[in-house]
Amino acid sequence: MTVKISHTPEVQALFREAAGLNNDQGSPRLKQILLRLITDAAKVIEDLEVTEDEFWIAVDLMNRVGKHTEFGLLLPGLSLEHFIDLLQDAKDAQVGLTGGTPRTIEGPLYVANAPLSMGETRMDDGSEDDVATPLFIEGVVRDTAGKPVAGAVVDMWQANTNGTYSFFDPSQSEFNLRRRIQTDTEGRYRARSIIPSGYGLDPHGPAQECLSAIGRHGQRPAHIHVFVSADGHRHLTSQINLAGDAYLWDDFAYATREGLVGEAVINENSDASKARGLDGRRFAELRFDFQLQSAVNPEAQRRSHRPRMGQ
Ligand code: MBD
Ligand code: FE
Repeated sequence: MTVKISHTPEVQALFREAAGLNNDQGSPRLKQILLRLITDAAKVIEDLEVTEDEFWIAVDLMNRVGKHTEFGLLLPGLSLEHFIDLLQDAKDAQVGLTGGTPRTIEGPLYVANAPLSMGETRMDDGSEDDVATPLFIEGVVRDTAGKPVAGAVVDMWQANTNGTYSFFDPSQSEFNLRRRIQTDTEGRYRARSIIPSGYGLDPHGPAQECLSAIGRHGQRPAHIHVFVSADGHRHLTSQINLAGDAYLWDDFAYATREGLVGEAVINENSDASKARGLDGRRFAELRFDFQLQSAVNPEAQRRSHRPRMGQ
C-alpha cells in the first residue's frame, strides 16, 4: 500500500503557506503558479514513489543545467517550447485567427540589434569561404491577402558550418550570421549567407545527459531562424528548416512544421556563380516567402517579452 498525504488539510495548508498565500506581500500571480507547481510536484513524488536519491539527483541535475545556461535548451528538448506554440495555435483557431506563415519556436540563441540593411545584405563574415557553400536567400513578405508588405523587418539568425552561433560561440565575429533586412517597396528581402549545419547539444552538457538518460539525441536539422515584423501586422517568430537534412523530422526541439521547410537548391553552373559575384564555385539558392497576419492590437505587432541577449 502506498501512503498518500498530499491531499490532507494539514499538507494543503503547508503548501499554501509555502507559496506565500498567508501573507499579503508579493505577487498573487506568482503565488498561484507556485502553489500549483508545489502541489503537482508533491503528487509526482507521492504517486510515483520518487525516492530521496532520485529527488536529490534531480536537484543536482537542475543545478548543473542552470550553471551551464542549458534550461533554454532542455525545455525545448522536453517539447515545452513547442507546446506553447501548439497552445497559441489552438487559441488562435478558437477565435478564427488563421492563415499566414506558421509560427515555430525561437530557441535560446537570438541576439538583439543585429546590423540593419535595406533590401539586401550579406550575413556571413567570409571566414568560412573555403569550406561553406554560399547560400542566396530571397523572398517576399506579404499580408494574408497576398499584398507585398514594404518596410517589414526580417531579422534572421543561423549557425555556421560547425552548427554554432556567434556570441554563444566566442570564436566567431560579432553578429556573424545575424542580420536584419528591411523589405523594399515590393516587399522583397535578399541575403547572401552560407548553408548552416544542424545544431547539436553539447554532448558533455547536462541537457544532453538528461536526454541520453531517456534514450534521446539532441540534434536539430539545419535551419535559419527568423522574426518578421511590420506595422499593422502580427509579429512572426519562425524558422526555415532545410529539406534533405536527416534530422528534418527528427528534431530534438520539435520545431520543424509543415510550411516551414525550405530547399537550398544547389547550382553548379559557373556562369551563374560568376553572375552572383562568386569565382565560379557551386552555390545554393533558397526562396522563402512569408505571410503575416494583421495585428488585432498594437501588442500583437511585438515579439514576446522574453529576456534576450543584446537588449
Ligand atoms: C537551436 O539552434 C535551436 O534553434 C533550438 C530551438 C534549440 C537549441 C538550439
Ligand atoms: Fe537554432
